Amino acid sequence: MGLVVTAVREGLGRVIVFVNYITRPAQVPRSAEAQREAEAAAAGLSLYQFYACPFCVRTRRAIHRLNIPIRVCDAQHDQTHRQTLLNDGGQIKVPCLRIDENGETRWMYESAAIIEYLDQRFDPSQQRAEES
Ligand SMILES: N[C@@H](CCC(=O)N[C@@H](CS)C(=O)NCC(=O)O)C(=O)O
Repeated sequence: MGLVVTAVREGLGRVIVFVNYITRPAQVPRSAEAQREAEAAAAGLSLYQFYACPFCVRTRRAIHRLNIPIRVCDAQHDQTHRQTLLNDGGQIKVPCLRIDENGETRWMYESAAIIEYLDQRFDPSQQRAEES
């Protein structure tokens, strides 16, 4: 029974991955210099995730839209990433954003919180709204 549930969940996850792929949002445009800055700012970010998890698909979709290169760590099949997530993050729950900055590491769980954090840092329309 457990195997059937896992197979249905994985199958549905792959359908979501496919639908996401064919409906991906446009990427935010930036000047070459602004893109370099965004890429440098994203250098300390890693997303611990499962490929077919819908919450991870949603988070990867936001990362694609924001046009930033965030390292993706497979916490489902890669035992090193899985153990790091468990030991340092605190639990096996994905997506989880690892933020390595200023000599410190923070772990952010919950797709909605991660997307809000990334939007605030990397969505030019939100940055403009904060400036005005
Ligand atoms: N509310 C969470 C839900 C995340 C969630 O349920 N993730 C599942 C995978 S889809 C998980 O990590 N399950 C733990 C496991 O399968 O070991 C979010 O939006 O990030």
